Amino acid sequence: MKLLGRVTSINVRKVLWTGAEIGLAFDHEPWGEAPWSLADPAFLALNPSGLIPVLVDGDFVLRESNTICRYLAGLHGRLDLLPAPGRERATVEQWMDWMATELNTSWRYAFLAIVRRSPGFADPTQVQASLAGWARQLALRGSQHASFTDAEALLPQMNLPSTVQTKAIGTIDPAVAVRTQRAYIAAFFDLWLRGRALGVAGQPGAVPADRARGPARAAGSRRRPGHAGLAHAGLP
Ligand SMILES: N[C@@H](CCC(=O)N[C@@H](CS)C(=O)NCC(=O)O)C(=O)O
Repeated sequence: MKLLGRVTSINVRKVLWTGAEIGLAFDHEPWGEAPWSLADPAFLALNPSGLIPVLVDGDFVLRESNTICRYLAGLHGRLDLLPAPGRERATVEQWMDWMATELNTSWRYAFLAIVRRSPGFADPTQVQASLAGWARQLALRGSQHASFTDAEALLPQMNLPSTVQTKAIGTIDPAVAVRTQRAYIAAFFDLWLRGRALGVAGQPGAVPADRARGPARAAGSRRRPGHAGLAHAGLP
């Protein structure tokens, strides 16, 4: 089974993650990375929209990362990844659809402007709107505008009236907010500087207790996500 797409693409990574969970060994080609141009007619013949990932399973060609993940889970009967039709399945699909539509749409402009510095993405108003949209999607339940600052560490030490604290940082437990921030920052550096597994950064909503409270776990150790923290709005 062939998977086409550079590993730096989030949409390729989710397919690689699904494959790793299932134990698949893809024949992987890093299209989108020189010299594998997505404008190459050979690639466009597989996906006329010129986007990665693309999965080639014999004579079957499939695009759209979420669809590919569901195809692989279904093919291998992995009900833990994609449950049978019903509420559990709908919940899985709800988060996949939310990520692909609401979440990704919110940050795309700012990411292309600030990280990729893509031409045509330099309008500061749109960057601001994109950043605000991203913050709205990932706001911690119960938090307010000063969440994700040092206020959550500082204010609880100042013996302020609870109304003052609530006005500044909302009703979220400050310790949970700080733990969550630490876990995500550690995961970010693990991923980009140490090249380690995605950790919490790849698990929307999941903050494994060990990562949330202590130092990064040993390189190479793998663990299924727990839900020990409230990482963003809407998750139990
Ligand atoms: N809805 C598609 C989106 C695919 C997509 O936008 N892929 C990006 C990479 S994350 C891409 O191919 N960008 C063009 C490029 O890298 O040149 C999916 O989920 O597969």
